[in-house]
Amino acid sequence: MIITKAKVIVCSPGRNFVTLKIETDQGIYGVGDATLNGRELAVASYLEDHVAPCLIGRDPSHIEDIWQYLYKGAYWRRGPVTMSAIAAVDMALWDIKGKALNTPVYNLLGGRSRTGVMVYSHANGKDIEQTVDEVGRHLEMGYKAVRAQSGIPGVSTTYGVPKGSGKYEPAEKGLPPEHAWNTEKYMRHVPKLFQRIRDVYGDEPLLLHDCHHRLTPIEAARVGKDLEPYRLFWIEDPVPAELQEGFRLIREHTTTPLAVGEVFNSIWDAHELIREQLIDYIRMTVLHAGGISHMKKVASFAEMYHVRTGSHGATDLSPVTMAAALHFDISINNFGIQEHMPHTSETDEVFPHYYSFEGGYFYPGDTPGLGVDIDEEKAAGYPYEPAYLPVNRKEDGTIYNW
Ligand code: GCO
Ligand code: MG
Repeated sequence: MIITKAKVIVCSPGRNFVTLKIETDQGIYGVGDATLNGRELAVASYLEDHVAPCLIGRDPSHIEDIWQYLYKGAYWRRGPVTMSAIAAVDMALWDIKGKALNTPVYNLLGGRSRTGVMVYSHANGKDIEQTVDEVGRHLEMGYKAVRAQSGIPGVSTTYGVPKGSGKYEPAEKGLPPEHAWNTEKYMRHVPKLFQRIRDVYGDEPLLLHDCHHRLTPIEAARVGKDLEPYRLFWIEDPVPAELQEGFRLIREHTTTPLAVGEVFNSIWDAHELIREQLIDYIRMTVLHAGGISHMKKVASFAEMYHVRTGSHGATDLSPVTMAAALHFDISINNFGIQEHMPHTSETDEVFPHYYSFEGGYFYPGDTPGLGVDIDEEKAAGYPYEPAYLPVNRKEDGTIYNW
């Protein structure tokens, strides 16, 4: 079998997605997700202009060799653009291999290690009471784990809070909107949110929270300590994580579990965090961290240090990533949890898929390959629209982490 075509499809069914479709001379094709929120066209060009021509004529069964060719062969290693592009190729090749061997991809990754993949959903509210209601709504839908975020009194807009009455979607059309931030107000507010949720729903639900890179290590240590009575499943991204050793300080002060990694691209972003057992969950994904092939290595390394996975799964990761993530999640032993944020119905129509949800768990399905596709005709009806994530400023105008 040889690769005859590698096509990049950019579409915007509710939000922007970049999809790679690799075709072969045997009629079998595979799909991969290459979406990098707010920087979509950079990955599209990387794939179209620099990767696709190198794929033509290669044997798609040589997944590891092609991965290394694209990683080592580019000379310029790592980074979100490169690693998302490599990931798209990797996902598509696993899809092709599964279809060629007539088996779901998880069977090629060692088989199922569990029956279903536990996911967490998002409860977002303008204030504590609205978030409390949202938590209840998700528990009624069967979710066993819910991430709770709420508006902060005195802060006009913040991460995780929907603008109007619709669902929360981080990227907005047009140029980047600007948000305001106040650490002190946030730190006073967040324990009250979780106290109220525990008062209403008791000890059973698994509760998570995303600090979204907004704290310094000592502030994160305080938040972790203040949240200890509410026994969170994790706090996520307490600090921006370029400085891996920054987590040592947080770790010394709190037993609240720590999760990080949605912006990481390779094991080299996380090796110290994992090796020194400074975190509990690694949130890298099959999309932004080099595909299933690299994530298998990350998970194996993490397994030796009691670190479990908790892959990013926001709306900017297409159903192709969700499908690939579920095959990965179900096959590894040190799986922790998978994030799930529902796509719009337009997105689901453009990307028909076989994965399904029941009782708090997702199931990848038994279709050969990844069990997901792209309807190119429908995709063509949703052309790319520039959209960006917000930029954050402190109240005095200083640029801050969003
Ligand atoms: C999460 C994330 C997202 C990101 C978004 C950026 O935990 O789901 O923090 O909401 O902000 O995916 O592209
Ligand atoms: Mg996050």
